[in-house]
Amino acid sequence: MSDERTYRPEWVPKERGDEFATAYVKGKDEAAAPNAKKWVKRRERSASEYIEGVLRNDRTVLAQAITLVESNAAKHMEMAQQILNELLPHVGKSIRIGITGVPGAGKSTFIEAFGQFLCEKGHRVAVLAVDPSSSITGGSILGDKTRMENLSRDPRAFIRPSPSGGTLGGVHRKTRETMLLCEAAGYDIILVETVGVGQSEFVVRGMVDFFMLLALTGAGDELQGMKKGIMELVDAVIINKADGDNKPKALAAQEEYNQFLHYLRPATPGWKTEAHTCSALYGEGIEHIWHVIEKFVAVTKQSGVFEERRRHQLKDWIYAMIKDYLETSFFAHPLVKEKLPIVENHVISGRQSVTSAVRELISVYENRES
Ligand SMILES: Nc1nc2c(ncn2[C@@H]2O[C@H](COP(=O)(O)OP(=O)(O)OP(=O)(O)O)[C@@H](O)[C@H]2O)c(=O)[nH]1
Ligand SMILES: [Mg+2]
Repeated sequence: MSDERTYRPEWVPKERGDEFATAYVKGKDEAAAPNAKKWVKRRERSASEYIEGVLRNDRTVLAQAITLVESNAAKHMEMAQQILNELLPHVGKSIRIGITGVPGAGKSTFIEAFGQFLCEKGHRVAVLAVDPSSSITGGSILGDKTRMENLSRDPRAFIRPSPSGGTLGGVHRKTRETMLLCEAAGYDIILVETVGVGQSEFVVRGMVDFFMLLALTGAGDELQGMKKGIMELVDAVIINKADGDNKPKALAAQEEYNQFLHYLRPATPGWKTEAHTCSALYGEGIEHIWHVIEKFVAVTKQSGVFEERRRHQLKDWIYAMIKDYLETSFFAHPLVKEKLPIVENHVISGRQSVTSAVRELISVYENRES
């Protein structure tokens, strides 16, 4: 409960909020803010205050701007779009890196080590997550900050859990817009984490420059069960936990992955996807992975593939949003909702063809009821 409150823009602790206070928490709102007497409602910021705050990397304002972007309320959406439009000249200058892998592969441990390494090199790192399941389970893959304890305390890093609630399409939009806000705030490396399940890998591939799979040893078993699909999406396979007794197995797995990758179409034209090993826990191989990414950026910028991919991603984003919007608005239409079960019944009982049923629903949606 208290976590939830942290990300609600309208409540701030009384000590900090005095200057903003317009009303004390009371009535039914008390339930939403259990510590009611200590919490006050904050005066709403104007769009220019958000913009100015994000640009000077005020972390509180950045977090609140993200909350605005994540909100489904029409009022917030409008303001969020105004802010994003103003910030557009300041976005796009980061390297966007996606990280996927099965639960337990070591994503959190890797991000902790890699993020700190990058901060020490003078970068500023934002960590985001795409976890459409969080709306169902109520949890979040970045909920456990324990594995990113040092990074989450580092002023050069900014960690934001996956937005909760809503469809994959919704999570997609929110994460992309959050990424833009982080870029405007000066974060030059964006790490996007996702659990290797279902569609989320495609979504993350569609928003990053470099995509990596964190894998474990026992490549043989994994390769057998693994969809070839994911291997064709990534720019590197990192075999983690290459330490102690596990090291020889990790090296063998690296070999197996490389053999397998040899026959696949690379995810990025002009780049050979290869397997590497690392130990996120002991920080070994982290620097090597960074060199791989640096090389990737240099090669793809040189060939134009880097910019070309970004242009494609923007175009795909437009189409994905249109589809998402139309789908949501179609199924939310009151007449469609009313008619759908009836039409379904007609189809199932063999009284109407699928095509004529769908046409009927669409004409209802388009207000052309015949
Ligand atoms: N020996 C060893 N253990 C590791 C390494 N990296 C991670 N681990 C351990 O593996 C376990 C899982 O690591 P996490 O970082 O939580 O894995 P994750 O991929 O984030 O898992 P989910 O959040 O469940 O998806 C933890 O107990 C880690 O300490 C490594 O390089 N070597
Ligand atoms: Mg994790």
